[in-house]
Amino acid sequence: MFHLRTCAAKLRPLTASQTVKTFSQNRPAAARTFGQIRCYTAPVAAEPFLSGTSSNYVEEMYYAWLENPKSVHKSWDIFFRNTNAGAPPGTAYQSPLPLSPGSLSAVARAGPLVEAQPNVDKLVEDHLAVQSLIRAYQIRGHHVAQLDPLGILDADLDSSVPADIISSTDKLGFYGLDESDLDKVFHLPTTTFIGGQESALPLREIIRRLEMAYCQHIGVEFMFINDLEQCQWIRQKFETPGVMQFTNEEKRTLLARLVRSTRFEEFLQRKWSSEKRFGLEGCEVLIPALKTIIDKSSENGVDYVIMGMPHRGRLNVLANVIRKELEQIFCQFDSKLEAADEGSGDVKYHLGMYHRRINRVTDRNITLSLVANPSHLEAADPVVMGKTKAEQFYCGDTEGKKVMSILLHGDAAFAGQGIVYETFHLSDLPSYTTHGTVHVVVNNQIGFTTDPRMARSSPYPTDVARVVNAPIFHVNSDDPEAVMYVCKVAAEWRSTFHKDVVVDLVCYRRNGHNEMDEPMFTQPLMYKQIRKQKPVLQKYAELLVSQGVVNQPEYEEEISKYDKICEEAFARSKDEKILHIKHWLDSPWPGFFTLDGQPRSMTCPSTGLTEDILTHIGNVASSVPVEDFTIHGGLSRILKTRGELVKNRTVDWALAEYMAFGSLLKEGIHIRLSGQDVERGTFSHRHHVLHDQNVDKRTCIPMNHLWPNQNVDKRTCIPMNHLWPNQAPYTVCNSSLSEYGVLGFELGFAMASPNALVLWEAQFGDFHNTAQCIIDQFICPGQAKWVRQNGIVLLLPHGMEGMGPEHSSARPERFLQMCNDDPDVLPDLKEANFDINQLYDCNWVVVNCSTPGNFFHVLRRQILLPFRKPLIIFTPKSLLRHPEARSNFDEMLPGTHFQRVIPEDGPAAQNPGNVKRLLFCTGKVYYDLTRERKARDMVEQVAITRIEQLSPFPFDLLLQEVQKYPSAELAWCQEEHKNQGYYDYVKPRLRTTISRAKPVWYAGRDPAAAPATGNKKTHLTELQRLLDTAFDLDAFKNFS
Ligand SMILES: Cc1ncc(C[n+]2csc(CCOP(=O)(O)OP(=O)(O)O)c2C)c(N)n1
Repeated sequence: MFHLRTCAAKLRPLTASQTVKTFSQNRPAAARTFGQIRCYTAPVAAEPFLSGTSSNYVEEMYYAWLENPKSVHKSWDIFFRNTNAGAPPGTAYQSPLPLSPGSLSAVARAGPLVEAQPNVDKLVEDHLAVQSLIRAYQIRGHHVAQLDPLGILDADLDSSVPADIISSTDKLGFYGLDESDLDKVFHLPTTTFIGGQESALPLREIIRRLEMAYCQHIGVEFMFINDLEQCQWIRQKFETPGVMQFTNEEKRTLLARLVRSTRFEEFLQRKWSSEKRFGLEGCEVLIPALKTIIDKSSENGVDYVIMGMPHRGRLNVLANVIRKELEQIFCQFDSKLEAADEGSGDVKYHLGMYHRRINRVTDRNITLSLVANPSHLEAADPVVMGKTKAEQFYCGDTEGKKVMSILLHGDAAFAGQGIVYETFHLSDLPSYTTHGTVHVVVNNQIGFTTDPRMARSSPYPTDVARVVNAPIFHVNSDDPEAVMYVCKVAAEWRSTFHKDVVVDLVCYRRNGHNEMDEPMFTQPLMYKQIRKQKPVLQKYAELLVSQGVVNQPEYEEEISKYDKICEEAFARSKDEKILHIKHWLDSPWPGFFTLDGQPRSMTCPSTGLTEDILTHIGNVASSVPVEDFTIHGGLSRILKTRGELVKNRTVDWALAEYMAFGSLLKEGIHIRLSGQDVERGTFSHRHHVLHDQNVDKRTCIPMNHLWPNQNVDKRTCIPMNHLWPNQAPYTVCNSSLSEYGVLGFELGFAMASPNALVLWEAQFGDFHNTAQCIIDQFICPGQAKWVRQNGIVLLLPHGMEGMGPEHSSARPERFLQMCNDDPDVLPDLKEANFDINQLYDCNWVVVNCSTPGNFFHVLRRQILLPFRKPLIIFTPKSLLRHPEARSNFDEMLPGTHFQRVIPEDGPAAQNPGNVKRLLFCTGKVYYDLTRERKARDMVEQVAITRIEQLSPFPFDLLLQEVQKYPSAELAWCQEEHKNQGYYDYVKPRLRTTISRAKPVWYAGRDPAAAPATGNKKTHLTELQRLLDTAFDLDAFKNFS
């Protein structure tokens, strides 16, 4: 039962004879409040007709006039012009009398109506009232639309009717109108399309049409959009009379799709009644909805749709939208099947899929990909966006005309998860936009057991979309035709404006959260109603049978046809002996692996470069490669210093990165570096985007087609894109201030192609934890769960430099704790290509380079490896400018490689038998240690070995190091606190390396709760203490 919240029922359409009447009666002014009116230069109260009670009309009029001066009565047009021009109080209004056909054309067109009107002020006021009324429905009509299929809930969590929506005739008084005005004819403003061919309608009909457009099964939320053209477009789509028409053919297709959707769930329920499947019952309309969006988009030129969705209805979407073979889905229910692929796999409702097929409606090829997702609701949103952006980028689809994304959401998750907001904020950024996503919310009005009133503070779960001006179409899911219509409009919106749009499918959940759950524990009333609710398929079939669109036998045949398809697939699924997770890959990389999915080799070539290439890149990196371009004086000095480094055949950190990127671009590898302030670099060391200091904002010329936004900023130049004639493009982009969203996005971008180096840099390493979900759920276990490799690189500035607890630690301990290698098992060190095999087996690579040269090599190795693994790099801060942190070109020439371990090469190594202590360390502390060793004159007694690749652990090289210094004590030295950093990871592995023959001592800070002290002096004291321990050869005597 629906609430009768509007008076549509009482407002019958008028007959032609009723439409022309005079409205000479005086009616009492309704009580209204006097609101503030914007922008008036004349005090409004001074005008005779501006009583305190008319301010709402005037305000509405004023807004309408601002949008389009012709949309209001001529007299108002003159009034607003005069007031805005500064007319003194009392003079702005000019009476339109005497009336002549030419002077007031709009009114004059009303013919007998107007001529019979003696009181023009009242005529004006009534027209204003009607305009306000129209606008009220456009703004607030959705609040009274009948959206809940159960008829017991309010989709906006509010059962009240807005004061300006006509729910009964007495509410006409709000506008100063009454029942007697219902049959009077009013001219329609240009901001409405309810008239169709008519330019004037009786009030009764105006209200009826507004109710038809805005208060039935579709609630349109769009009036917050600040673009007139877009608002007009939406008004036209929903107000034009008779706009929602479907052919019988379309109705039959819709019924057939509902049959598939409904019977699929019923089939699963029959066969596996005790399995969780997160069925779609209560929102079966989702399948035809998605298919409509895809059909319409395909018709408009889209040939690749990338989708992300949560658990609810996922199997149904795989079966009936993506068209995954049913037997592949059914065999996922057989727990006894052995997995053919490595890794732990994932449960069936998280796996992804990729499928290319013909769209039967448009007869065009379409590729559909559903991105695998973790349980963490909405986490896949930015990943889908990133993958979509990459697919657009690689096929040159700069406007999103060929590749698009569809994101599905649950109502509780859409409202509750901050990543939704973070993803929306990427939607219009030049380097992140995918030119419009269609969002579909399965709004079953419950989240697990939680009522929406306890789950959100906003009226709708979709309100977050308003921040990006996305229109929101709420629709009652028990009206399949209304659903199809909004989906069609949503797809058209995207292809017209290339902006996000939301379809809110207001539905219910027939079962509990999953099929094992008892919903009556917590929602007894709702579920009593749900038990009574006829399934939508049955309702729609009855409707079409009653309309004669199908007959009962045809309908039944459609059902048995699909049931047979399911049964046959079920029989075939019994033949499946092995489960292939690979069949569930969402992003295949054709040609990168062999046909059976193996790497093409298990070696890695030298990552070195010729002197010529190094010099060329160095020269470009230290110059401005375009004419007539003035850079900042400070930057000139930086580039000059770079030039000198190149002349001296050395690189610092920034130059090493330049060399790695520049050389990969030459080899056709696209590079994308994204993160907060990456263009310049947080530490002002990178400067990959140069800014012309002389160009005025308005006269600039964009230098790079990748940067359309630069035409509102200063003129820029990216020297990295001026390196080679046919180089791959370099994308470097400052991101929004979101780690979760942007890291997810880049991960998705990296999914699309193995031939790209995609890097995300945290501003400081500790900020990665606001993206923890992407790290924990995707990057660390992605391959194990979804057989999907990913070569994303995380650059995490890290180092204890006295900057306090917040900017010091990238939390290496967390990354290391998640490495999948066994600390207690020594691998077979004699195995051929041991180092590459180790990389192949690991879940990710964790490095902390102590030299720019090694940083250069590890970046290049990331691409030259025959497979892809995520790479976590703890990057330095003070080392960026440390005079000793330099590498010679010789360390980067052909034949050189990334050094997993940098052994001691000083005096201690010349006479290893004399060495008393072998210190192991990683990263920046090496420079503190060598300085201290020198100061203490202990270069003969203490050897220092750097572990550059922490994981996979270089057992082989470290064993050689230990064996080289037979009399040395072993100690691990780190600047991080003992319960942090690398100690817990390194110690057991070092012990395993040496078969636990010796202790591994610790020289470092004590355990602590915070990563670093906030006191600079304490910081230095702590540092000195750890150095003292490292070089005190008696330090561990008492522990032996
Ligand atoms: C980030 C996150 N927090 C909590 C959960 C546990 N959880 C699973 S489903 C669910 C309710 C989701 O409700 P809604 O988004 O409305 O989707 P529905 O299940 O109703 O389709 C919750 C809280 C989760 N999966 N992810």
